[in-house]
Amino acid sequence: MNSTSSADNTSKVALITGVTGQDGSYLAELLLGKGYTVHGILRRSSQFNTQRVDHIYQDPGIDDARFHLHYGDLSDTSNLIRIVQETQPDEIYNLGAQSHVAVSFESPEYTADVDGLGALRLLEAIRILGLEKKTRFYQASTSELYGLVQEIPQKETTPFYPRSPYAVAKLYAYWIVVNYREAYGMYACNGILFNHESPRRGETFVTRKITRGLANIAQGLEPCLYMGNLDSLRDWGHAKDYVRMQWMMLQQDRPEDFVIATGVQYSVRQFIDMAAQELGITLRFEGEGVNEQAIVQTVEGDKAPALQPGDVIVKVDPRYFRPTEVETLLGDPANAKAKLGWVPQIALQEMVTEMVASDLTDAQRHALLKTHGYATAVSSEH
Ligand code: NDP
Ligand code: GDR
Repeated sequence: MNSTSSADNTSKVALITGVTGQDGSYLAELLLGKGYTVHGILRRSSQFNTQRVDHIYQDPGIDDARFHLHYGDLSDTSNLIRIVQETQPDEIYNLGAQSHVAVSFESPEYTADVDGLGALRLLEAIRILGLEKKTRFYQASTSELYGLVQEIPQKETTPFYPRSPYAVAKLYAYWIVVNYREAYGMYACNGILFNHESPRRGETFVTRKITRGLANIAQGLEPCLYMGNLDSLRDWGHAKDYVRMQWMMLQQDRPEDFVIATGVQYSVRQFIDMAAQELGITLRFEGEGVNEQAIVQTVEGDKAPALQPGDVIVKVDPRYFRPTEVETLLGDPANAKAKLGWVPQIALQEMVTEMVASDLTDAQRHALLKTHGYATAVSSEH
Protein backbone atom coordinates (compact mmCIF):
# COMPACT_ATOMS: atom_id res chain seq x y z
CA MET A 1 0.00 0.00 0.00
CA ASN A 2 1.20 3.48 -0.84
CA SER A 3 0.34 5.03 2.52
CA THR A 4 0.66 8.76 3.09
CA SER A 5 1.50 10.38 6.41
CA SER A 6 -0.34 13.51 7.53
CA ALA A 7 2.76 15.63 6.85
CA ASP A 8 2.59 14.71 3.15
CA ASN A 9 -0.98 15.98 2.80
CA THR A 10 -0.72 19.58 3.92
CA SER A 11 -0.92 20.92 0.38
CA LYS A 12 -3.57 18.46 -0.79
CA VAL A 13 -7.05 19.62 -1.73
CA ALA A 14 -10.14 17.40 -1.67
CA LEU A 15 -13.64 18.10 -2.96
CA ILE A 16 -16.48 16.09 -1.41
CA THR A 17 -19.98 15.93 -2.85
CA GLY A 18 -22.50 14.85 -0.22
CA VAL A 19 -20.37 16.38 2.55
CA THR A 20 -23.46 16.98 4.71
CA GLY A 21 -24.35 13.27 4.64
CA GLN A 22 -23.22 10.46 6.92
CA ASP A 23 -20.10 9.47 4.96
CA GLY A 24 -19.25 12.99 3.81
CA SER A 25 -19.06 14.24 7.38
CA TYR A 26 -16.80 11.40 8.57
CA LEU A 27 -14.60 11.70 5.47
CA ALA A 28 -14.22 15.46 5.91
CA GLU A 29 -13.08 14.86 9.51
CA LEU A 30 -10.62 12.20 8.37
CA LEU A 31 -9.09 14.36 5.62
CA LEU A 32 -8.86 17.47 7.79
CA GLY A 33 -7.07 15.30 10.36
CA LYS A 34 -4.57 14.34 7.66
CA GLY A 35 -3.86 17.96 6.80
CA TYR A 36 -5.99 18.34 3.66
CA THR A 37 -7.90 21.44 2.66
CA VAL A 38 -11.46 20.18 2.22
CA HIS A 39 -14.15 21.69 0.01
CA GLY A 40 -17.69 20.36 0.24
CA ILE A 41 -20.77 20.86 -1.89
CA LEU A 42 -23.82 22.00 0.06
CA ARG A 43 -27.39 21.87 -1.25
CA ARG A 44 -29.54 24.92 -0.71
CA SER A 45 -32.32 23.97 1.70
CA SER A 46 -35.11 25.92 3.38
CA GLN A 47 -33.76 24.70 6.74
CA PHE A 48 -30.23 24.20 8.06
CA ASN A 49 -28.81 20.94 6.69
CA THR A 50 -25.25 21.17 8.03
CA GLN A 51 -25.81 19.48 11.41
CA ARG A 52 -23.31 16.71 10.66
CA VAL A 53 -20.48 19.15 9.80
CA ASP A 54 -21.23 22.12 12.06
CA HIS A 55 -18.56 20.98 14.52
CA ILE A 56 -15.82 21.21 11.86
CA TYR A 57 -17.05 24.32 10.04
CA GLN A 58 -14.64 27.22 10.11
CA ASP A 59 -15.41 30.84 9.36
CA PRO A 60 -14.05 31.51 5.83
CA GLY A 61 -12.64 34.76 7.24
CA ILE A 62 -10.10 32.78 9.27
CA ASP A 63 -6.75 32.90 7.45
CA ASP A 64 -5.92 29.22 7.79
CA ALA A 65 -9.47 27.86 7.37
CA ARG A 66 -9.22 24.44 5.71
CA PHE A 67 -12.91 23.49 5.46
CA HIS A 68 -15.03 25.32 2.89
CA LEU A 69 -18.62 24.85 1.73
CA HIS A 70 -19.91 25.76 -1.74
CA TYR A 71 -23.54 25.82 -2.79
CA GLY A 72 -24.16 23.35 -5.57
CA ASP A 73 -26.06 20.39 -6.89
CA LEU A 74 -25.13 17.25 -8.81
CA SER A 75 -27.86 18.04 -11.34
CA ASP A 76 -26.23 21.38 -12.25
CA THR A 77 -23.39 20.99 -14.77
CA SER A 78 -22.15 24.58 -14.94
CA ASN A 79 -22.11 24.83 -11.16
CA LEU A 80 -19.99 21.66 -10.87
CA ILE A 81 -17.52 22.85 -13.50
CA ARG A 82 -17.16 26.18 -11.72
CA ILE A 83 -16.56 24.56 -8.32
CA VAL A 84 -13.97 22.15 -9.74
CA GLN A 85 -12.28 25.03 -11.53
CA GLU A 86 -12.19 27.19 -8.39
CA THR A 87 -11.01 24.46 -6.04
CA GLN A 88 -8.57 22.59 -8.37
CA PRO A 89 -8.91 19.40 -6.29
CA ASP A 90 -6.28 16.66 -6.10
CA GLU A 91 -9.06 14.27 -5.09
CA ILE A 92 -12.81 14.28 -5.70
CA TYR A 93 -15.03 12.02 -3.59
CA ASN A 94 -18.45 11.72 -5.22
CA LEU A 95 -20.60 10.77 -2.23
CA GLY A 96 -23.63 12.91 -3.08
CA ALA A 97 -26.75 10.99 -4.04
CA GLN A 98 -30.45 10.47 -3.56
CA SER A 99 -29.36 7.51 -1.49
CA HIS A 100 -32.64 5.97 -0.33
CA VAL A 101 -33.59 2.83 -2.26
CA ALA A 102 -37.31 2.97 -1.42
CA VAL A 103 -37.51 6.67 -2.36
CA SER A 104 -35.93 5.89 -5.74
CA PHE A 105 -39.13 4.03 -6.70
CA GLU A 106 -41.04 7.28 -6.01
CA SER A 107 -38.53 9.56 -7.78
CA PRO A 108 -36.81 7.39 -10.39
CA GLU A 109 -35.97 10.13 -12.90
CA TYR A 110 -34.49 12.48 -10.29
CA THR A 111 -32.49 9.57 -8.86
CA ALA A 112 -31.15 8.71 -12.34
CA ASP A 113 -30.16 12.31 -12.92
CA VAL A 114 -28.34 12.85 -9.63
CA ASP A 115 -26.93 9.37 -8.95
CA GLY A 116 -26.16 8.39 -12.56
CA LEU A 117 -25.51 11.55 -14.56
CA GLY A 118 -24.06 13.36 -11.54
CA ALA A 119 -20.97 11.15 -11.75
CA LEU A 120 -20.68 11.82 -15.49
CA ARG A 121 -20.92 15.58 -14.93
CA LEU A 122 -18.00 15.50 -12.49
CA LEU A 123 -15.86 13.32 -14.76
CA GLU A 124 -16.59 15.68 -17.65
CA ALA A 125 -15.71 18.68 -15.47
CA ILE A 126 -12.30 17.09 -14.83
CA ARG A 127 -11.84 16.51 -18.58
CA ILE A 128 -13.09 19.91 -19.73
CA LEU A 129 -10.74 21.63 -17.28
CA GLY A 130 -7.78 19.49 -18.37
CA LEU A 131 -7.33 18.01 -14.89
CA GLU A 132 -7.15 14.33 -15.98
CA LYS A 133 -3.57 13.95 -14.76
CA LYS A 134 -4.06 15.88 -11.54
CA THR A 135 -7.46 14.96 -10.11
CA ARG A 136 -8.21 11.50 -8.71
CA PHE A 137 -11.87 10.46 -8.57
CA TYR A 138 -13.70 8.22 -6.10
CA GLN A 139 -17.22 7.01 -6.91
CA ALA A 140 -19.56 5.82 -4.14
CA SER A 141 -20.70 2.58 -5.71
CA THR A 142 -22.87 0.14 -3.84
CA SER A 143 -23.66 -3.46 -3.01
CA GLU A 144 -27.15 -2.68 -4.38
CA LEU A 145 -25.55 -3.30 -7.81
CA TYR A 146 -25.65 -7.03 -6.96
CA GLY A 147 -29.41 -6.86 -6.26
CA LEU A 148 -30.73 -10.27 -7.18
CA VAL A 149 -27.52 -11.93 -6.15
CA GLN A 150 -25.76 -14.24 -8.60
CA GLU A 151 -23.08 -15.50 -6.21
CA ILE A 152 -22.55 -15.71 -2.42
CA PRO A 153 -20.54 -13.93 -1.11
CA GLN A 154 -20.33 -11.06 -3.58
CA LYS A 155 -16.91 -9.93 -4.76
CA GLU A 156 -15.50 -7.61 -7.44
CA THR A 157 -16.13 -10.16 -10.21
CA THR A 158 -19.72 -11.06 -9.22
CA PRO A 159 -22.21 -10.09 -11.99
CA PHE A 160 -24.55 -7.19 -11.27
CA TYR A 161 -28.36 -7.42 -11.27
CA PRO A 162 -29.77 -4.11 -9.98
CA ARG A 163 -33.25 -4.20 -8.41
CA SER A 164 -34.26 -0.55 -8.00
CA PRO A 165 -34.07 2.76 -9.88
CA TYR A 166 -31.37 3.71 -7.35
CA ALA A 167 -29.28 0.67 -8.21
CA VAL A 168 -29.77 1.13 -11.96
CA ALA A 169 -28.62 4.75 -11.68
CA LYS A 170 -25.58 3.64 -9.67
CA LEU A 171 -24.86 1.00 -12.32
CA TYR A 172 -24.53 3.76 -14.91
CA ALA A 173 -22.19 5.67 -12.59
CA TYR A 174 -20.11 2.54 -11.97
CA TRP A 175 -19.56 1.89 -15.67
CA ILE A 176 -18.95 5.51 -16.66
CA VAL A 177 -16.14 5.58 -14.09
CA VAL A 178 -14.64 2.42 -15.58
CA ASN A 179 -15.06 3.83 -19.08
CA TYR A 180 -13.38 7.18 -18.31
CA ARG A 181 -10.53 5.33 -16.62
CA GLU A 182 -9.98 3.21 -19.71
CA ALA A 183 -10.71 5.88 -22.33
CA TYR A 184 -8.81 8.82 -20.87
CA GLY A 185 -6.34 7.22 -18.46
CA MET A 186 -7.98 8.98 -15.51
CA TYR A 187 -7.34 7.86 -11.93
CA ALA A 188 -10.98 6.99 -11.24
CA CYS A 189 -12.27 4.13 -9.14
CA ASN A 190 -15.35 2.58 -7.57
CA GLY A 191 -15.71 1.57 -3.96
CA ILE A 192 -18.42 -1.08 -3.94
CA LEU A 193 -19.53 -0.48 -0.38
CA PHE A 194 -21.92 -2.68 1.54
CA ASN A 195 -24.29 -1.08 4.06
CA HIS A 196 -22.53 1.03 6.67
CA GLU A 197 -24.12 2.79 9.58
CA SER A 198 -23.40 5.03 12.58
CA PRO A 199 -25.17 7.43 14.93
CA ARG A 200 -25.05 9.86 11.97
CA ARG A 201 -27.02 7.51 9.71
CA GLY A 202 -30.14 9.09 8.16
CA GLU A 203 -33.21 8.41 10.32
CA THR A 204 -35.12 6.56 7.59
CA PHE A 205 -32.54 3.82 6.92
CA VAL A 206 -33.39 0.61 8.69
CA THR A 207 -30.70 0.52 11.41
CA ARG A 208 -31.21 4.09 12.55
CA LYS A 209 -34.98 3.77 12.25
CA ILE A 210 -34.73 0.84 14.68
CA THR A 211 -32.31 2.39 17.20
CA ARG A 212 -34.11 5.74 17.20
CA GLY A 213 -37.59 4.19 17.17
CA LEU A 214 -36.92 1.77 20.03
CA ALA A 215 -35.24 4.49 22.11
CA ASN A 216 -38.30 6.74 21.61
CA ILE A 217 -40.66 3.88 22.50
CA ALA A 218 -38.62 3.06 25.61
CA GLN A 219 -39.05 6.68 26.75
CA GLY A 220 -42.78 6.78 25.96
CA LEU A 221 -42.44 9.13 22.98
CA GLU A 222 -43.84 6.72 20.36
CA PRO A 223 -46.11 3.70 20.78
CA CYS A 224 -44.84 1.30 18.13
CA LEU A 225 -42.34 0.89 15.32
CA TYR A 226 -43.73 -0.01 11.88
CA MET A 227 -41.29 -1.98 9.74
CA GLY A 228 -41.03 -3.61 6.30
CA ASN A 229 -39.25 -6.86 5.42
CA LEU A 230 -37.79 -8.33 8.64
CA ASP A 231 -36.20 -11.26 6.77
CA SER A 232 -33.91 -9.04 4.75
CA LEU A 233 -30.22 -9.91 5.28
CA ARG A 234 -27.47 -7.29 5.24
CA ASP A 235 -23.72 -7.04 5.78
CA TRP A 236 -23.52 -4.01 8.09
CA GLY A 237 -20.28 -2.17 8.88
CA HIS A 238 -19.41 1.14 10.53
CA ALA A 239 -19.16 4.29 8.38
CA LYS A 240 -15.90 5.36 10.06
CA ASP A 241 -14.17 2.19 8.88
CA TYR A 242 -15.57 2.62 5.38
CA VAL A 243 -14.53 6.25 4.80
CA ARG A 244 -10.97 5.29 5.75
CA MET A 245 -11.09 2.84 2.88
CA GLN A 246 -12.42 5.51 0.49
CA TRP A 247 -9.29 7.56 1.14
CA MET A 248 -6.99 4.53 0.88
CA MET A 249 -8.39 3.73 -2.56
CA LEU A 250 -7.15 7.07 -3.90
CA GLN A 251 -3.62 6.61 -2.49
CA GLN A 252 -2.65 3.60 -4.62
CA ASP A 253 -0.26 3.60 -7.56
CA ARG A 254 -3.02 2.45 -9.92
CA PRO A 255 -6.80 2.92 -9.72
CA GLU A 256 -8.79 -0.19 -8.93
CA ASP A 257 -12.34 -1.03 -7.84
CA PHE A 258 -12.82 -2.71 -4.43
CA VAL A 259 -15.60 -4.43 -2.48
CA ILE A 260 -15.80 -3.09 1.07
CA ALA A 261 -17.74 -5.26 3.51
CA THR A 262 -17.39 -7.10 6.81
CA GLY A 263 -18.14 -10.59 5.48
CA VAL A 264 -20.78 -11.16 8.19
CA GLN A 265 -24.53 -11.06 7.66
CA TYR A 266 -27.53 -10.44 9.96
CA SER A 267 -31.28 -10.08 9.41
CA VAL A 268 -33.33 -6.98 10.16
CA ARG A 269 -35.08 -9.04 12.88
CA GLN A 270 -31.71 -9.81 14.51
CA PHE A 271 -30.80 -6.12 14.42
CA ILE A 272 -34.07 -5.25 16.19
CA ASP A 273 -33.29 -7.88 18.82
CA MET A 274 -29.77 -6.52 19.41
CA ALA A 275 -31.00 -2.94 19.72
CA ALA A 276 -33.76 -4.00 22.15
CA GLN A 277 -31.22 -5.83 24.32
CA GLU A 278 -29.17 -2.63 24.56
CA LEU A 279 -32.26 -1.05 26.13
CA GLY A 280 -32.65 -3.93 28.60
CA ILE A 281 -35.60 -5.36 26.67
CA THR A 282 -35.98 -8.97 25.58
CA LEU A 283 -38.41 -9.51 22.74
CA ARG A 284 -40.35 -12.43 21.33
CA PHE A 285 -41.40 -12.40 17.70
CA GLU A 286 -44.84 -13.86 16.96
CA GLY A 287 -46.81 -14.32 13.75
CA GLU A 288 -45.61 -14.43 10.16
CA GLY A 289 -45.32 -12.07 7.21
CA VAL A 290 -47.53 -9.00 7.56
CA ASN A 291 -48.87 -10.36 10.86
CA GLU A 292 -45.49 -10.60 12.56
CA GLN A 293 -45.06 -8.60 15.78
CA ALA A 294 -42.36 -8.10 18.40
CA ILE A 295 -43.69 -8.30 21.95
CA VAL A 296 -41.84 -7.26 25.11
CA GLN A 297 -40.99 -10.30 27.20
CA THR A 298 -38.90 -8.74 30.00
CA VAL A 299 -37.59 -5.27 30.84
CA GLU A 300 -34.51 -4.78 32.99
CA GLY A 301 -32.70 -1.65 34.19
CA ASP A 302 -33.92 1.91 33.84
CA LYS A 303 -33.54 2.56 30.10
CA ALA A 304 -37.10 1.66 29.16
CA PRO A 305 -39.34 3.15 31.88
CA ALA A 306 -42.34 3.35 29.53
CA LEU A 307 -42.48 -0.38 28.77
CA GLN A 308 -43.80 -3.51 30.42
CA PRO A 309 -44.07 -7.17 29.41
CA GLY A 310 -46.77 -7.81 26.86
CA ASP A 311 -46.39 -4.47 25.03
CA VAL A 312 -46.33 -4.82 21.25
CA ILE A 313 -43.57 -2.52 20.07
CA VAL A 314 -42.87 -3.64 16.48
CA LYS A 315 -45.42 -4.38 13.76
CA VAL A 316 -44.98 -5.12 10.09
CA ASP A 317 -46.51 -2.58 7.72
CA PRO A 318 -46.58 -3.50 4.00
CA ARG A 319 -46.16 0.22 3.22
CA TYR A 320 -42.46 -0.36 3.78
CA PHE A 321 -42.18 -3.30 1.36
CA ARG A 322 -40.36 -2.47 -1.87
CA PRO A 323 -41.69 -3.33 -5.35
CA THR A 324 -38.53 -5.39 -5.87
CA GLU A 325 -36.49 -6.29 -2.79
CA VAL A 326 -32.81 -7.11 -2.36
CA GLU A 327 -33.25 -10.05 0.01
CA THR A 328 -29.65 -10.86 0.85
CA LEU A 329 -26.24 -9.18 0.63
CA LEU A 330 -22.95 -10.54 1.91
CA GLY A 331 -19.64 -9.10 0.77
CA ASP A 332 -16.20 -10.65 0.42
CA PRO A 333 -13.58 -7.98 1.28
CA ALA A 334 -10.61 -10.32 0.66
CA ASN A 335 -9.19 -8.16 -2.11
CA ALA A 336 -9.24 -4.99 0.00
CA LYS A 337 -7.63 -6.88 2.87
CA ALA A 338 -4.89 -8.38 0.69
CA LYS A 339 -4.01 -5.34 -1.41
CA LEU A 340 -4.73 -2.44 0.93
CA GLY A 341 -4.39 -4.07 4.31
CA TRP A 342 -7.87 -2.80 5.19
CA VAL A 343 -9.80 -4.53 7.95
CA PRO A 344 -12.93 -3.21 9.61
CA GLN A 345 -12.23 -2.31 13.25
CA ILE A 346 -15.73 -1.78 14.62
CA ALA A 347 -17.92 -4.89 15.02
CA LEU A 348 -21.71 -4.82 14.69
CA GLN A 349 -22.34 -5.23 18.44
CA GLU A 350 -20.13 -2.24 19.23
CA MET A 351 -21.92 -0.18 16.58
CA VAL A 352 -25.38 -1.11 17.89
CA THR A 353 -24.27 -0.12 21.40
CA GLU A 354 -23.02 3.26 20.09
CA MET A 355 -26.15 3.95 18.00
CA VAL A 356 -28.61 3.01 20.77
CA ALA A 357 -26.70 5.07 23.36
CA SER A 358 -26.79 8.11 21.08
CA ASP A 359 -30.50 7.77 20.28
CA LEU A 360 -31.35 7.04 23.91
CA THR A 361 -29.64 10.29 24.98
CA ASP A 362 -31.75 12.20 22.44
CA ALA A 363 -34.94 10.43 23.53
CA GLN A 364 -34.24 11.07 27.23
CA ARG A 365 -33.64 14.76 26.51
CA HIS A 366 -36.88 14.90 24.55
CA ALA A 367 -38.81 13.08 27.29
CA LEU A 368 -37.49 15.54 29.88
CA LEU A 369 -38.61 18.50 27.78
CA LYS A 370 -41.99 16.84 27.33
CA THR A 371 -42.37 16.35 31.08
CA HIS A 372 -41.83 20.07 31.56
CA GLY A 373 -44.18 21.04 28.73
CA TYR A 374 -41.50 22.18 26.28
CA ALA A 375 -41.43 19.26 23.83
CA THR A 376 -42.39 19.33 20.20
CA ALA A 377 -43.65 16.09 18.61
CA VAL A 378 -40.99 13.57 17.53
CA SER A 379 -40.93 13.20 13.78
CA SER A 380 -41.95 9.66 12.88
CA GLU A 381 -42.30 9.65 9.09
CA HIS A 382 -39.99 6.86 8.01
P1 NDP B 1 -26.58 10.24 2.87
O1 NDP B 1 -27.96 10.08 2.35
O2 NDP B 1 -26.35 10.35 4.35
O3 NDP B 1 -25.93 11.55 2.21
C1 NDP B 1 -26.16 11.89 0.87
C2 NDP B 1 -25.55 13.24 0.61
O4 NDP B 1 -25.82 13.60 -0.76
C3 NDP B 1 -26.10 14.38 1.47
O5 NDP B 1 -25.05 15.27 1.75
C4 NDP B 1 -27.11 15.03 0.53
O6 NDP B 1 -27.37 16.37 0.83
C5 NDP B 1 -26.35 14.91 -0.79
N1 NDP B 1 -27.20 15.06 -1.96
C6 NDP B 1 -28.42 14.52 -2.19
N2 NDP B 1 -28.88 14.94 -3.37
C7 NDP B 1 -27.96 15.76 -3.90
C8 NDP B 1 -27.88 16.52 -5.08
N3 NDP B 1 -28.88 16.54 -5.96
N4 NDP B 1 -26.77 17.26 -5.32
C9 NDP B 1 -25.76 17.27 -4.39
N5 NDP B 1 -25.78 16.59 -3.25
C10 NDP B 1 -26.87 15.84 -3.01
O7 NDP B 1 -25.72 9.06 2.25
P2 NDP B 1 -24.46 8.27 2.85
O8 NDP B 1 -23.53 9.23 3.44
O9 NDP B 1 -24.95 7.13 3.66
O10 NDP B 1 -23.84 7.64 1.53
C11 NDP B 1 -22.86 8.34 0.77
C12 NDP B 1 -22.82 7.78 -0.64
O11 NDP B 1 -22.50 6.40 -0.61
C13 NDP B 1 -24.14 7.88 -1.40
O12 NDP B 1 -23.82 8.10 -2.75
C14 NDP B 1 -24.75 6.50 -1.24
O13 NDP B 1 -25.61 6.22 -2.33
C15 NDP B 1 -23.50 5.65 -1.26
N6 NDP B 1 -23.57 4.41 -0.52
C16 NDP B 1 -23.94 4.42 0.80
C17 NDP B 1 -23.91 3.26 1.53
C18 NDP B 1 -24.32 3.23 2.96
O14 NDP B 1 -24.59 2.12 3.47
N7 NDP B 1 -24.35 4.35 3.66
C19 NDP B 1 -23.47 1.98 0.91
C20 NDP B 1 -23.08 2.10 -0.47
C21 NDP B 1 -23.12 3.28 -1.14
P3 NDP B 1 -28.44 16.80 1.97
O15 NDP B 1 -27.73 16.64 3.28
O16 NDP B 1 -28.76 18.21 1.63
O17 NDP B 1 -29.61 15.86 1.83
P1 GDR C 1 -30.64 -0.36 1.74
O1 GDR C 1 -30.81 0.20 3.23
O2 GDR C 1 -31.90 -0.37 1.01
O3 GDR C 1 -29.88 -1.65 1.88
O4 GDR C 1 -29.72 0.78 1.11
P2 GDR C 1 -32.06 0.33 4.20
O5 GDR C 1 -31.50 0.50 5.53
O6 GDR C 1 -33.03 1.33 3.71
O7 GDR C 1 -32.77 -1.11 4.05
C1 GDR C 1 -32.09 -2.31 4.41
C2 GDR C 1 -33.07 -3.46 4.35
O8 GDR C 1 -34.00 -3.32 5.43
C3 GDR C 1 -35.31 -3.56 4.92
N1 GDR C 1 -36.30 -2.90 5.75
C4 GDR C 1 -36.47 -1.58 5.88
N2 GDR C 1 -35.78 -0.54 5.36
C5 GDR C 1 -36.17 0.72 5.69
N3 GDR C 1 -35.47 1.76 5.23
N4 GDR C 1 -37.26 0.96 6.49
C6 GDR C 1 -37.99 -0.07 7.02
O9 GDR C 1 -38.95 0.15 7.72
C7 GDR C 1 -37.56 -1.39 6.71
N5 GDR C 1 -38.01 -2.62 7.08
C8 GDR C 1 -37.25 -3.51 6.50
C9 GDR C 1 -35.25 -3.03 3.50
O10 GDR C 1 -36.33 -3.55 2.74
C10 GDR C 1 -33.90 -3.54 3.07
O11 GDR C 1 -33.95 -4.86 2.63
C11 GDR C 1 -28.64 1.35 1.84
C12 GDR C 1 -28.47 2.79 1.35
O12 GDR C 1 -27.54 3.43 2.18
C13 GDR C 1 -27.97 2.81 -0.07
O13 GDR C 1 -27.64 4.16 -0.44
C14 GDR C 1 -26.72 1.94 -0.19
O14 GDR C 1 -26.29 1.91 -1.52
C15 GDR C 1 -27.03 0.53 0.30
O15 GDR C 1 -27.47 0.60 1.65
C16 GDR C 1 -25.79 -0.36 0.27
